[in-house]
Amino acid sequence: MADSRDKATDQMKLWKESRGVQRPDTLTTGAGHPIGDKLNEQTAGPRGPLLVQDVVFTDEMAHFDRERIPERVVHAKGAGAFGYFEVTHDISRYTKAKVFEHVGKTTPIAIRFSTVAGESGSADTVRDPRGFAVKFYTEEGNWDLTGNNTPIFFIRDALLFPSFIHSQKRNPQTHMKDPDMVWDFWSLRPESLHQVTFLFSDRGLPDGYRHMNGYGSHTFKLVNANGEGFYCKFHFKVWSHKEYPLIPVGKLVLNRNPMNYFAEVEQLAFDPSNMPPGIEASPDKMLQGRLFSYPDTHRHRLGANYLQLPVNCPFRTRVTNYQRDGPMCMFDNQGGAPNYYPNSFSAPDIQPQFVESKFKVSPDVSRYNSADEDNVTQVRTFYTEVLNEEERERLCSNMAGALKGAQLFIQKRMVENLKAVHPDYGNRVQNLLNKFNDEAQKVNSNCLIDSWRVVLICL
Ligand code: HDE
Repeated sequence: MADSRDKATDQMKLWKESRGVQRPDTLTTGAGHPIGDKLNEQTAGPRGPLLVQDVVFTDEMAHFDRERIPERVVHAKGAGAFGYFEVTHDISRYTKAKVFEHVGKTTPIAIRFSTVAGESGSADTVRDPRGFAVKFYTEEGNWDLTGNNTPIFFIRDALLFPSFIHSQKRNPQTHMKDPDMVWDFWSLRPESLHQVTFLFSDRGLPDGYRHMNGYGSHTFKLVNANGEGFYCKFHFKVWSHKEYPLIPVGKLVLNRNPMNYFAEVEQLAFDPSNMPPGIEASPDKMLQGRLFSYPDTHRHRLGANYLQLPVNCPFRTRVTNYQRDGPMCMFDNQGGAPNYYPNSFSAPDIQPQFVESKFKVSPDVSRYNSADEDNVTQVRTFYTEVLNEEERERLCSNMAGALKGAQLFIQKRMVENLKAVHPDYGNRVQNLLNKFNDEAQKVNSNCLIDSWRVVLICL
């Protein structure tokens, strides 16, 4: 039986074997002091009390009390891997980014795949979009392409994100997932129809992280050595695209598992604003919202110096700037170099060639409504042209199976939205809901009869 165990199950055994015949290391406190007894507290007499001088105990317990850091507010469940990116096609006429410098160039990468709504201990198999985040350790700083396995998203305005996520997570009073919350939000925001339809189709349950596409999702701006900008989208592993043929650029190779989950996956911090010269943000307001949110959450989750953690550190370059101090400052804090700019002491200085490309913005500043754009045409194409009959059937039955948990008025509103996509879509889901609702009513009235009987018996 032991022979059939996989490597992950045998991790402890393999670790022991890797040490060969070495004697065990000396056990120490966090401060490195050798420990003589790790099983018994230091007490006055066999029944206590415990002495405050027992630093073996306080060192162990105090560290344990602080072991947990906040989990990611979304995408808490995930897995990581390491490897490299290799350029296979030249795109230097579009971008001066060093990562695409020449064919054959390799750049080390870290990758994290994740689900979205569940907690860190939740199942890998749930119906949910999957995160697909790649960190390229380039010699001009890290580049993070923090994407998903779908090219579209539920909302078009970053201000809606906290509410959207709240609706997918647990009800704050009951601590249960709540279909009313989920479907109320989705049915009130029809711009989510496309992503919701994707989610309840077969694409909502990818066959593991190894068998799914990846999309940078947003439009980014590539800038070449002449300062010319080109709007661009990044797709992983996707082979056909009718309207805009894809330009292949390279391949991602994953060849190393994390050495330690907490150190290299839980602390791995992606940030769409990590963009080296040659890759810039487009005006996409979702992307703009994300540029703030990610580093902000990392400062909360991991601390102000999270970029000094080995897995996040831009180790292919040297960070030289005027930031100092803060909790968990891990290196020499930039020694004796001046901590203000400008200064007269040859400290780090700017290089004008790295100024971002210019662009004009002239529209009126306002809070523009993003809900009333065309929410249905692409979904209709997906429903009628991309899915075959069996897939449509599965989509409708998956959706009705989930929507049945919401109150009737929410079901009705959602079905109206589906009918706007295509009457067949809405009608099929409604018919399935009718069956579910009839059955639920029968069960409820049976329960009522049973409780009457119980009351009568008691009388
Ligand atoms: Fe995220 N998202 N997101 N997201 N997202 C986070 O950052 C956010 C969005 C994505 O493996 C958080 O480190 C806002 C789109 C992935 O560590 C947070 C908006 C896409 C991961 C955050 C979005 C993503 C995150 C939580 C609306 C696909 C996991 C923890 C504008 C293109 C990365 C963290 C990992 C994680 C904010 C929407 C992908 C809170 C405000 C669209 C793959 O910062």
